[in-house]
Amino acid sequence: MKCILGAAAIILTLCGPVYGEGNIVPNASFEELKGFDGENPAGWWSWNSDYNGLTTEAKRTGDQSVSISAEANTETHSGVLYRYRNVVPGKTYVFSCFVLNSANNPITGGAYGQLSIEWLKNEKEIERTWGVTWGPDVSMTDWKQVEMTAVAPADADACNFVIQFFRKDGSGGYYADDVMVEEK
Ligand SMILES: [Ca+2]
Repeated sequence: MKCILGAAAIILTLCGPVYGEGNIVPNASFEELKGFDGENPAGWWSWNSDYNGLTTEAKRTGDQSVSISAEANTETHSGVLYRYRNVVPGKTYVFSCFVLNSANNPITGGAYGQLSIEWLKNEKEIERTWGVTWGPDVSMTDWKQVEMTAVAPADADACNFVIQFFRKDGSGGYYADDVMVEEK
């Protein structure tokens, strides 16, 4: 027994902190559900869902990511979101994911992706923090990590972590994978 405990201690020491440790978002690599192209990732929601969903076309880890694009209309946008129901006002939320431009349908013109956090109270939005954007210059071959940080406003009791695409005067789409949200 002593020997086994010793071995476990050594493994823990060697491994140290790993990527994804402390992540408050479930299904962060979009691996569930398996084999449901175009569907919402398990535990996540989406809007304009004809233009986003699970895909095996690209992945940073595992077998899947989400693909996000939008219909041909300057006013439309689409995205996926995770609703977190344990927000603590005054705490800091660091929200990141990895994005990859679509080789089949690359981002053009004024189209862009963006992270944001919608702060809610009693299921209604009370404030929104807009974060990092990325456009046509984002790579089609190397996943890029994008990150935003925000402090939860007073009264917020939940929030949506949103990964979004704005079509504007452009077109295209991108993939997102490996979401990480830390609460500090
Ligand atoms: Ca994945």
